[in-house]
Amino acid sequence: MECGGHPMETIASVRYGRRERVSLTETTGSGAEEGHVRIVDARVIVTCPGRNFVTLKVVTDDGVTGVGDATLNGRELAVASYLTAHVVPLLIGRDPARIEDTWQYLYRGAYWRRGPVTMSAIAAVDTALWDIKGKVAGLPVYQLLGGRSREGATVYGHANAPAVDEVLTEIARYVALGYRAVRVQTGVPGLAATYGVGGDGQFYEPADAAIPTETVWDTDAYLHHVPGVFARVRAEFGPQLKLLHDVHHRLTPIEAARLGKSLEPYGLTWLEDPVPAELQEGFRLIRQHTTTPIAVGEVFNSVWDCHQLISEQLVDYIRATVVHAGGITHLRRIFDLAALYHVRSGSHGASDLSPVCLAAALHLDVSIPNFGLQEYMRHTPDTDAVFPHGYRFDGGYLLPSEEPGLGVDIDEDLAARHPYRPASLPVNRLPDGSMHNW
Ligand code: KDG
Ligand code: MG
Repeated sequence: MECGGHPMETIASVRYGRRERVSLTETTGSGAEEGHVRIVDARVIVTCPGRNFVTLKVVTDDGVTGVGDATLNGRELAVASYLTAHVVPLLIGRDPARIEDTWQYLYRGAYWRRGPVTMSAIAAVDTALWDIKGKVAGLPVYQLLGGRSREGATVYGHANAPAVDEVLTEIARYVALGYRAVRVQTGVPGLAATYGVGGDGQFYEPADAAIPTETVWDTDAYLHHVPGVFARVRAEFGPQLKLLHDVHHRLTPIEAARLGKSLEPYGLTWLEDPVPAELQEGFRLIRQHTTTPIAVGEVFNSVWDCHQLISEQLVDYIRATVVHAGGITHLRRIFDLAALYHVRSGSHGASDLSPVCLAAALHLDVSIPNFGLQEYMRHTPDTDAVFPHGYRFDGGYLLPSEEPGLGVDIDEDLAARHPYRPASLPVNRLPDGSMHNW
């Protein structure tokens, strides 16, 4: 049989760095053909340098390594166990160059598709294989994704404080550092605690106890308070600074519509997660009432969680992340769909995603045409030490590493000195004691 003038049975296959001829009839479908580089080891590393992270390190028989983040806050051991029991044995012997095929193999092959545990595990493999491909090619991953569309990723920082006066000071601190965008969260009078406010302001960590901390939520108090906060912030900082706010899934669509409308005078860049997003058509109601842009997606795992939100243009920013949405391969697919509908990226970048995830996100951020904003919460010095990386902050932008691959690694000896500690995300109740969304 002829194929493009060449006999089909002599289709050329590529060993990383050199071409080999492989008979089609000899292939196993796993990429484990004679002459190919193979994966010889895949290690699942759980470490807690201040908080828990799960990392997959893939090793080829040429000695090239790649890393992928598999951290799912509060459910870390579920992903670690999924990887160890169900994924690592399938990786040994596979061709690391076959990123798409490996993705499809793990996704279709699981039968039980999607879900945060499965998709975080697939993401870790996918990210590690992109890292390896970049190292083998001698190029930073963004070059493999089409090269730069911009010089750096505009980031937003978190200005959090119990009182409005303190939050103004926090915002000023970010502006002085060069930030162009700031997410603003304050305490709500009458509530002992609320989302995003607490700790020392610099390092965010909501998973603060082995058994979930319980907080109390009051929608009326919140809706009454928030517009006044943004009135003061705008008055103080003028029209240029991009302002964002995270509702953290706590409202109903009509309550979210009311909030969006009341915030219109303050020109927010986005209102995040106004409602829980399982019901995609619920966003229509918000859209009918307000022009405040909507961002959503940090708990999404696949394009199927957001295709309607995107194709009906019910949101403005899609905030899915490399680690929870199937890796670089699948997140790029989501961003490509979004680009068709004027929806921009706003990748989740909380500090419970490891520096490996942030490094991977930055390669996507600088390459895709429809980049919006990248969330940036600094990791603790202990975390930065465990994950040496080459990305850097410069005047309101994050710049990806120029090293081949992702430009991030894990120091396994140091990681071993920080053993896992059980930690859960909080839960939330209404004043009458019934469960609400945290
Ligand atoms: O683990 C949960 C956090 O990642 C989440 O609460 C952070 O909402 C968040 C954000 O926007 O960064
Ligand atoms: Mg959020």
